[in-house]
Amino acid sequence: MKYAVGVALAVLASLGCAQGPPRCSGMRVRRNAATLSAQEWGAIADVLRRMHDDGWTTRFGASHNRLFSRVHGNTCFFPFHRRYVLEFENIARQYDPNFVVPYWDATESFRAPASDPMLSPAALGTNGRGADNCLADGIQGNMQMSYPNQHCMRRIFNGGGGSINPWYAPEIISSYIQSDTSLAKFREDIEYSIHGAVHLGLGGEMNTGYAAHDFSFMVHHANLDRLWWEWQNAHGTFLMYDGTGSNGPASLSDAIPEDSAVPFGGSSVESVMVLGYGNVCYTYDSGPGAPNSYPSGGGGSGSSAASGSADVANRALESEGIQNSLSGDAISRFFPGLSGVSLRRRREAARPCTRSEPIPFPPTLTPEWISMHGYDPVRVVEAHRNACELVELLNNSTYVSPY
Ligand SMILES: *[C@@H]1O[C@H](CO)[C@@H](O)[C@H](O)[C@H]1NC(C)=O
Ligand SMILES: CC(=O)N[C@H]1CO[C@H](CO)[C@@H](O)[C@@H]1O
Ligand SMILES: [Cu+2]
Repeated sequence: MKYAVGVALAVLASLGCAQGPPRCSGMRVRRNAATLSAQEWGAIADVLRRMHDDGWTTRFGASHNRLFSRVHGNTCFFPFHRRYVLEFENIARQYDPNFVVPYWDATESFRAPASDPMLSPAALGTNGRGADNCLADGIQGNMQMSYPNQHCMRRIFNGGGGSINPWYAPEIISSYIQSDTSLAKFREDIEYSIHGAVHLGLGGEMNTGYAAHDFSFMVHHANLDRLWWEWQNAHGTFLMYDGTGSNGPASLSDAIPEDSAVPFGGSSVESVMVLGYGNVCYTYDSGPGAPNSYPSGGGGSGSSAASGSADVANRALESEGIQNSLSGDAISRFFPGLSGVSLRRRREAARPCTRSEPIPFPPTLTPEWISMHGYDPVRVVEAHRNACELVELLNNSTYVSPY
């Protein structure tokens, strides 16, 4: 019986007739973490302490560690982490009904990540201290972990050395959003770039399978989730779920892998594809809101280039520069969303355009990180080479990055 219902739903979904989950009646808005006040960080710290005392830090860290190989290195990366951060938010809201996970746009400080205001004592805290690299300040300062053994919450910038390599420039992420026409490709580009760079840059707890101990994990993954949402909107591919899932060929009816320490109640991948529907009752302050009706289609392969709706509008400043500096061939390869688009400058995007330094090359993933995730090293190297080619192209041109 259950099987028959499942098949019927799958058939409906494949015909594009599914109504989808109902629209949320209440919607929360995830904000850019850089806009939070000291008081708001204080409220988050309070929730994290109380959740920690109740064992939630351990449950989130342990479940992420146990599910590790199923939810990284395949397309399930996005839906799993969307569901996982949502579950964290839902539980935190039992402690404080106003709690919403903010997102950390880690491209904002890509040139000098260690001086990002997020890594200050007022927010996520600075580098770890002492022989054990214990996090000693910030909202989780001096927290003691019990999984997989007793230790302090650790942070080790770059894995040692006290500084953090430059991260990925906003232009590179824009290029992924515009040029990737399959979710499988977008997943590779994001997971092998900014995802890994931030984990490895912070190091310590963040360089382990139980990285979710560190609240940096939640704000970082909320940001990756926001980028997925921008990508979904830019291409109209709300329901695209291609490539390999956690358990063979990716299918919207796949169950999201879960662990008894943090149960998801059997959520399907399909149930988390669209913000503002079903249980996914949040949007981002930067990006497109929830669509007015549940999108149909967009699940097929080979969608056309980005309409540019989301990202081009948000990043008008860089876009104008790129349009004027690169050849048509380079634009159609790296920034297809800009082809033939006339840009409207966002009023509040008036950043001073004074940078003259070239964009730094992005860091590579460590061999340990690659093998820990079971990534195909050839794909990782290819993705990095592509990003470097774009950086070189921009550096060689008359383009001046506003970031
Ligand atoms: C950038 O310029 C250098 C030196 O002229 C050249 O060797 C390289 O191929 C250029 N790179 C790209 C991506 O155009
Ligand atoms: C990272 C990188 O490619 N840097 C180069 C960018 O272009 C300037 C000017 O051509 C070079 O001096 C940098 O080395
Ligand atoms: Cu993860």
